[in-house]
Amino acid sequence: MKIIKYPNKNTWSELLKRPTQTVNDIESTVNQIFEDVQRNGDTAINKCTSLFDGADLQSNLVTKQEIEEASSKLSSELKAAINQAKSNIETFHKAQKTERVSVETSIGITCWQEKRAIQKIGIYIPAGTAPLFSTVLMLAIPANIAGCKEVVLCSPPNKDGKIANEILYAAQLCGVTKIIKVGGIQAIAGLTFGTETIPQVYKIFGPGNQFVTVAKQLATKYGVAIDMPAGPSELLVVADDSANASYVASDLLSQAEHGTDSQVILVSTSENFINEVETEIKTQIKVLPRQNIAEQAINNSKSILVKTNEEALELINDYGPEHFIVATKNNNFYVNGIQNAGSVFIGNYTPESAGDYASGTNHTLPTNGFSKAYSGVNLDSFTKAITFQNITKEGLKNIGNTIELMAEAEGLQAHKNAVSIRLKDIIPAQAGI
Ligand code: HSO
Ligand code: ZN
Repeated sequence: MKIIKYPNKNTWSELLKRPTQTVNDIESTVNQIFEDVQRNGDTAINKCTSLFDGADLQSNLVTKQEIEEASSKLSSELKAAINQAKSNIETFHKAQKTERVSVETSIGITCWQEKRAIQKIGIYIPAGTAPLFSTVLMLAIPANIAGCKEVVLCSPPNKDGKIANEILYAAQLCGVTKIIKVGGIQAIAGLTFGTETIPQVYKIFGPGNQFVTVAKQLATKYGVAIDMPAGPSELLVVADDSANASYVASDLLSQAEHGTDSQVILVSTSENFINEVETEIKTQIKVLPRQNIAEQAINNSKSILVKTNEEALELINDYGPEHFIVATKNNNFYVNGIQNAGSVFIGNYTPESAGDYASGTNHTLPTNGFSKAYSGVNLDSFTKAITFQNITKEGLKNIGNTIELMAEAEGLQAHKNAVSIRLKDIIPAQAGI
């Protein structure tokens, strides 16, 4: 990692820049595939699957038999692990349920708000260099708790026309209603328009490569919601001499192994600690199966030495990391002061991997500085809030005149009339009868 000592505040934004992503040339491909899928449905989908995934499928629907086979191939240890993770994720997301909020804003005027599930959602699970089936749990479990009726999972098939056993097992375990072998832009286009086999959905969740990310953004132009614009994984650790350098190195490497474009940053007030972590990274990286990937990510990453905790916090809030690990003498200072982060991990025994898999929090989080305005996926991501109101005669008497005056001032006579016509019946004398 590059070590940067006591950087001047006016260099921070350059220092904390994420690797730029090239989007322009991708857009025309995405547009073309969307048009093709909109016009030709499954024919276009199958053509893309053959072209991009090298699979010629009879049907792209996963059958019950395939799911049973997948389940029989997983070890009982892995199934037990998945079950424990599922239980924790369920517990945390169930706790996020909110009661109906109801108030009488003035006498006779009752307003309330209730959450309702988004009825049809799509979950995209990439295949990539490793099929990350944990994301199935992170999306399908809260979808089920929220009460989504249709949960459609799309994932690209390999050349043999198969989806990883772990993905199929997790999907059926967590209540996915339909699994379709389709990936990339064509999957997002299918979920946007609907085809003979792919149901049209109202919201699309899940990570993906740049093509999938641009496709999800295009889906929004057709009225489909998305969870968030996802980018490469990120981790920022703030740590001092009270932390364990080998633990911190292991955390940095855990995110670095995701992809060559992953970003990991260490911020510390101790130069000695930074040097210790650097040494540890060099030792630990040697034995990683994904050493090549991690190495490239580490080469683009930084250790930043700062003077004070206050300065560190300001820099971290400027950056807005996806994941934020705090391992210092004064964790509360950071925990209370953090404004921009997707998910925070506190203390020496809280590795980021815990949140990736099994502690209960969601691992679908805002990257690329989006934590300044976006939340990670949570129960509310699968619901929308509907407001209700019920006004009595007395209530309308209370606010009727206010509405009339405001409508008149806006020049909207029909709005005013909708009140006046009722007030005439409620207060006949005032209406001059
Ligand atoms: N850290 C990833 C999620 C993940 N990690 C899945 C392992 N599997 C999100 O940035
Ligand atoms: Zn991870």
